[in-house]
Amino acid sequence: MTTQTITFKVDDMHCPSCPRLIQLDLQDRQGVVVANASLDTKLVVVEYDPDTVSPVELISTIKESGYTATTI
Ligand SMILES: [Cu+2]
Repeated sequence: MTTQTITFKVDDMHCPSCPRLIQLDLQDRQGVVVANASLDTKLVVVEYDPDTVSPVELISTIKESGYTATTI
C-alpha cells in the first residue's frame, strides 16, 4: 500500500475537543492511516490510502464532524 499525505486548513476548530473529534472521526474512516489535528495551527494532516479514500471524502468526513476543511 502506497499512502499519501494531505493537509487541510480547518479554521473553525476552537477548543481542544475539536481536534480530538476530527482525529477520531477521520481514523474511523476506512483508508485513513493516521490523522493529526492541531488547534494551534488549525491544520489537519492525514495520511491515507488513495485506493480506498479520496481527499473529497476526507473533507466530507470532516464536514460530518461539524467542521469546514479547505485544501492548502
Ligand atoms: Cu472544540
